[in-house]
Amino acid sequence: MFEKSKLAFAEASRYIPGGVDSPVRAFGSVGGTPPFIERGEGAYLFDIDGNRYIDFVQSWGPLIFGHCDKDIEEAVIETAKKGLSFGAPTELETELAKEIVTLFDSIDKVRFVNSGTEAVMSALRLARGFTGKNDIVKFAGCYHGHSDSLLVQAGSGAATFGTPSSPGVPEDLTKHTLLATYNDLESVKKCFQESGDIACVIIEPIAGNMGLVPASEEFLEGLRELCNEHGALLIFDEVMSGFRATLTGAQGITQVKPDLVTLGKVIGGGMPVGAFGGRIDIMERLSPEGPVYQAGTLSGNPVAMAAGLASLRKLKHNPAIYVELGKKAKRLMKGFKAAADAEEIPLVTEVRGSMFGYFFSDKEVKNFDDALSSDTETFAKFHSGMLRRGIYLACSAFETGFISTAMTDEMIEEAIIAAYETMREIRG
Ligand code: KE4
Repeated sequence: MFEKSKLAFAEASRYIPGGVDSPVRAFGSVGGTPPFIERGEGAYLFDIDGNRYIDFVQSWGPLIFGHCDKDIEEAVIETAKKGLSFGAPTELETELAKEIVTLFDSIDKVRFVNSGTEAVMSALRLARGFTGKNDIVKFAGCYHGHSDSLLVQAGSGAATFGTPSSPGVPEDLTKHTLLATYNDLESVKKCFQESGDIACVIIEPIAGNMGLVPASEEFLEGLRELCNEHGALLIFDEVMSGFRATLTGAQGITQVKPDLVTLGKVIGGGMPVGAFGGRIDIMERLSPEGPVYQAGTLSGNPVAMAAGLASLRKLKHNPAIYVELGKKAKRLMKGFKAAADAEEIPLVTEVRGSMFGYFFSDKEVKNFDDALSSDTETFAKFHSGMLRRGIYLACSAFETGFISTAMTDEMIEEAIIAAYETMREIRG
């Protein structure tokens, strides 16, 4: 089934570390060979061995309209014909900025960059520059890209100060990053007790990088109050949840208003785009208006802006899309749950808009420790059984799945049938 991909993977591994340009793609936590993709079409992926899959990953979120969406494709081609990049302002950037500012009442101004990592890295620098403080608080299990300050893990013992989670990250940097527990306000209060120098608290308000784990409303309210009390900024990292949970991400669900927001994925329509924005008094501190430096050669490049505009305009003009995506996500998770119950395999599921997640666990997952205690071995068996049946799911228990508008009810049904067969195979 994967003969050509096996050869391609060996060849790629000779020239690219691990054979991939992003670690999760190497299938390290589920085993087997990652299919090398030939092309996408609507809801489908086709690999170089000619296998067809229903794609529930959609490049980790950007492709809410599936592959080769005509409107996005046309926008990219027509814009590319006029030049790929100028390193000079274009009206396309203003148009996309206007769409975002109009949609999010927490965003008065926005700056485009080329990835979610860049968006978060820049937002942290802006928060530190605006408050004049140095420490940041993040949550175990939340992923905000690979900038040094955020590659931290729990410190030794009860210490809240982080230690590097990767070689190459100096302790001098991570000592400014405090780690708290998701959905646990006491752990955040502790950070504020330990440091009087906290510039911001950054959170995925709907966490998608420890599996799908939403923050409770009272937890977000508590964060807002603590930040107000201590003069820290609240940053919502909606790189994944933005335009995926609802048209305005978690902010379409929670009443809590952040000071800064980071975005990515869907706003690029499949092209490399990240963005950060927020209160005007904060954004005005950003170069060249203000002193906080940030820059990028291809930031706001016209082709990526055109793809993002095409994507966002389709969403804005059809808000009912989220009702349909949500229904399909709920149906899929109900089907996975029924398939697991039929074989007495413990499974908990979660849905937020077009995002879905599941853990092989018999208890609710509220934070990263809960997620880590789930059965990742059974997850791996489920993943490979579904892949063999033409269902392409996220290749880690600590990721999130997505529904695209290209998916039909029949495809959801096909995935549920595959789940019954795979659960039976696991049990058998
Ligand atoms: P990028 O630099 O990968 O564009 O974005 C980083 C990032 C920031 N914030 C959140 C909430 C994110 O989910 C991400 C990236 N998400 C992962 C998927 N879990 C990207 C996939 C990968 O690393 O290959």
